[in-house]
Amino acid sequence: MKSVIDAGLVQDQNAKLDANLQADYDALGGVLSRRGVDIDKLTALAQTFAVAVPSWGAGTGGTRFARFPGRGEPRNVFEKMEDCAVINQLTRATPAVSLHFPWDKPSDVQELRGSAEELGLGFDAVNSNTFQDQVGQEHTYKYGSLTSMNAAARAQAVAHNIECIELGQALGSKALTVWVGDGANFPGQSNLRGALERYLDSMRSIYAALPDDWNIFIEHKLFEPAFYATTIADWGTSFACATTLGPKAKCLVDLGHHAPNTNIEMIVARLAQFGKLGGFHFNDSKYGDDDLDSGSINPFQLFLVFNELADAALREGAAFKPAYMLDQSHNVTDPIESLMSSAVEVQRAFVQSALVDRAELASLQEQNDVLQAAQCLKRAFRTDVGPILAMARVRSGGAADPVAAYRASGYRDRVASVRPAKAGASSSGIV
Ligand code: PSV
Ligand code: MN
Repeated sequence: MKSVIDAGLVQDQNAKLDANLQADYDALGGVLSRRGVDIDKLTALAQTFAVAVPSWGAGTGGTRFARFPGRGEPRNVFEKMEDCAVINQLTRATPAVSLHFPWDKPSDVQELRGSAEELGLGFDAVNSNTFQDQVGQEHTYKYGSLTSMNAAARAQAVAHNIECIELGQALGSKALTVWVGDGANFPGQSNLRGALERYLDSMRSIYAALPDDWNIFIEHKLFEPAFYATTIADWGTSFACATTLGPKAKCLVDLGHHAPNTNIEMIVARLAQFGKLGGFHFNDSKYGDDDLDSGSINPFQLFLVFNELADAALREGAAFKPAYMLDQSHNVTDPIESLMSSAVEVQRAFVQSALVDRAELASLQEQNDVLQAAQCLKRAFRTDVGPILAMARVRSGGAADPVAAYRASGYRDRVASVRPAKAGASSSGIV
């Protein structure tokens, strides 16, 4: 496996932190052993955690007002993969990349697969894009894609999704995520039921093209760009469509795609209960689909989501394997630093959720001991599992402090010198 960052530099950085990390780890080990928890088992569990990185997160994003480009932004999918390899090399928690087509469409798919293998990366779900018109595209998506009134536009959107499946197959991916911005900006603009009927018709054609071992993930979102009525606005619609389409269709929960204060962990519990939880786009938000770094605003919510996932894993066993992916837009930070920190934050929630004493919680619930049940969760959430995460990274060959090692490596300066700034869009999400 090719190391993009000098492996010796990572070792030197780790050596500087070694004594303090060992002391913190031993101290935490003592605290946990009094709770009957073996810290090394938890560290081994942390080492199994993986969340995929969105290729489009490697560039600087933007808002509808402006985009302020960053230095050394990747100019193509190969450079995005290189940045993703840095993230995985230092965190050891992001071994797969989620691609977005046509942004990431390579001229030679096998070359891309080969380069990913060389970097030790695989591919998670591929994403289709019918929320933008592409240069030279015959039919516009201005008034919808999979739901368009224009049969030719619908057919074009279906064909694009099928092409995404083919590209994904050649790359070793196993799922297609479909998010459409289709909907209406005015009451009366669209027949609400008719639009969903057309959506289902289109999705049936895409579903029919899925290989046997593939899934299709339906991603819902409350609003934007359709500000009056979005066709797939909520998990109920997503669930109904996934159920109608068949067993390979599942729901994808993007944490930013709900109204403020929505109880997302309950949505997770419901989808898991009915076998339709396909995966996640992790990010954080304050107001809407802000695409902020995971865990930066509401880490307790992230923990509660993982608490439901831990419960579901116990009930469902090994078959329960939702896809974990990040979906963020970085406007004011170095995307590599944001993605590394976010992967660590999601991993943190995973480890904290493993600390919940489930037998104790069940017994407190049975006794209606509300206060202690809440405290049981809080105890796990409040535990600083930082030393476990750092030790897991070191034991897996990563960096004790990924951001510090990244900064010490001078990677951003190096790529800035060989990747001249590109004007305009960056294929990086909201632009
Ligand atoms: C839509 O807001 C979304 O969450 C979908 O996952 C898109 O594929 C992604 O963002 C990038 O725009
Ligand atoms: Mn998303």
